[in-house]
Amino acid sequence: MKLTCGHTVLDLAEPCVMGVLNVTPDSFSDGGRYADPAAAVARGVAMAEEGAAIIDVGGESTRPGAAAVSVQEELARVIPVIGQLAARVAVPISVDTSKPAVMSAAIAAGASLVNDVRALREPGALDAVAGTGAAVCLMHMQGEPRTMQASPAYDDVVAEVRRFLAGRVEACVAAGIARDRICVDPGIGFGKRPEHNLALLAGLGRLADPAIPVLVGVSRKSLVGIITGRPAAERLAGSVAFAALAALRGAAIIRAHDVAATVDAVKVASALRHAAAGGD
Ligand code: 7PM
Repeated sequence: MKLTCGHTVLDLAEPCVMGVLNVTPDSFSDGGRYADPAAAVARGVAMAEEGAAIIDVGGESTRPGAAAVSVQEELARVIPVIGQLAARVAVPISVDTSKPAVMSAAIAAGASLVNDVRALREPGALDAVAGTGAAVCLMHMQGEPRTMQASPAYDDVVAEVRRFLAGRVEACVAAGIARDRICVDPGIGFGKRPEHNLALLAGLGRLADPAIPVLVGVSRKSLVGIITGRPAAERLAGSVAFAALAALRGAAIIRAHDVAATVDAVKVASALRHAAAGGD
């Protein structure tokens, strides 16, 4: 399996790690630490050295109830970091945004993957990506960040998420985005109760066509907190355990804050997955 990001072909025969680089003053677990562009760039370089295959730069918090961020503010946060990081790391840089203007500016600054929790549903988003060579990550979300955790409900969460993602893949292909530039994501925590999140992780192999890479982001999320009883700052072990299990179930990309630990966990999972497939 492969994902083509700009001129870089990511080989996903082994799962890889996408490092989370928040450049928001209100991120729940990195609160303001990377508001300074130089510090954010240094952390991005460190993530690449720790083995991240993608660096995901985000300037708009999607936390339930978080304040909306203006286009100008989001551009001011992410574009300097993407520009400087692109000059310093060889790995693809991703931009975590739903705004077409931010997508376009980020791609011009050197980003080669658009990670959109709204799956390119904003007007103009498909056109901002099509024709640029950038890859996309299409994420499922029920509702909107401000209200999505109020009353999530599904009849069959795996089937509903699979149907939504397949529809967004076809919308991208119809807009001119090549299939080898598309990955999908069940959106852990985005309009889901713990049992929905667990059903999606258990059913990972049924979420998409086998040729499409699946990305999973569970790092430090409340799902880990609910299971372990721990606050965000103490969710490393639980997050790493989920990363390994998602990789064992076929996730191609794991989105994580703690890159070094997650890279090791994913290598262990991949070794076991290959041994099981070999039938030993
Ligand atoms: C506050 C609450 C801040 C939640 C940040 C978050 C995902 C993502 C995020 C994901 C993809 C976080 C989330 N989560 N993009 N962006 N998949 N593709 O925990 O699961 O980082 S933001």
